[in-house]
Amino acid sequence: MTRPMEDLLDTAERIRSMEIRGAALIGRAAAGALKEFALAIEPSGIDEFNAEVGRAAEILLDTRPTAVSLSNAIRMVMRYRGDDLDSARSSLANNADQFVERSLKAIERIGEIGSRRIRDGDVILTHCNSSVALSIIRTAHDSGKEIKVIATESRPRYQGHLTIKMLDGWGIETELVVDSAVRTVINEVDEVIVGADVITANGSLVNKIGTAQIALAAHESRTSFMVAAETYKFSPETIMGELVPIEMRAAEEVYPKISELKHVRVRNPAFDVTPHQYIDVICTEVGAIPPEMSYLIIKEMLGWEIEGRVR
Ligand code: RUB
Repeated sequence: MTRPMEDLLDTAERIRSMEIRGAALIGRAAAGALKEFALAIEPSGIDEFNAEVGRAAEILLDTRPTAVSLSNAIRMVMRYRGDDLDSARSSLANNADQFVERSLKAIERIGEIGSRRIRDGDVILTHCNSSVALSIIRTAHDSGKEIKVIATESRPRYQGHLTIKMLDGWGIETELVVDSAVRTVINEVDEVIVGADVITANGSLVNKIGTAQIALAAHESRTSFMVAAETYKFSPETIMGELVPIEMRAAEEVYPKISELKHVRVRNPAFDVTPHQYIDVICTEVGAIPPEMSYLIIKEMLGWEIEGRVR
């Protein structure tokens, strides 16, 4: 027997607990979960179908507040059409498949575009674990360029450990540093490459906590700062004046025994904002653009009308 709501809640929980993490994967997982849900439910008619998938979309949207890939993915999937159950179901499933395909192709294309900016012998610093930033690094390596990567640990969740294992598997020379060593090593770095959770209308970047400090160090030392972001990481909401919500996570992620202390609290923001002035280039699947062009990407690629938005 299929249990569509249980399965959907299970995916939502895996996103919330970060078993499924990284903005691109979160978007694809949500699109896939919505598709599976739509194919498995047995509503009495089209109105009930619309209401049930609408509820499912809201549950997924509530998992992690920052990554716009989640709301963009869900909005693309929810643009299904159909007057009857069968056509609505297949339209929704098609949209989900298209999102997943578009995401995977975009990551590959960004790898090709971004890797052209890497020279033989370059030292690259990356933060957290971004599948898109790593696509650039891997493509540069695969094309025969000798590169070295410096990877930060990315406290408190140590996504840097995922990054170094991946780089090791691809045979790329890598050095792991603690987050606070960035200023010490930055003069050896040719370019910083990071991923994105959100690009705002003015070209600023929201990414893993610590990214803004790295950008500051890169700016001061005249080191190039590159962002790898598919166009569905750009936020239409920010054109409408909305601020990007920064996810606050549990204190225990930073200090597990916090409950033993009476006068201390932990602040654990998962992301920070890097001003566009510190970004040299954003590599998207439609080209390497200056951050100032972000407004155009949102307008051309995503449509920024408020109507029809999930939220
Ligand atoms: C992950 C993170 C990544 C971006 C981009 O944060 O900040 O840099 O999501 O990743 P978390 P990708 O671990 O909290 O999800 O390029 O894979 O989309």
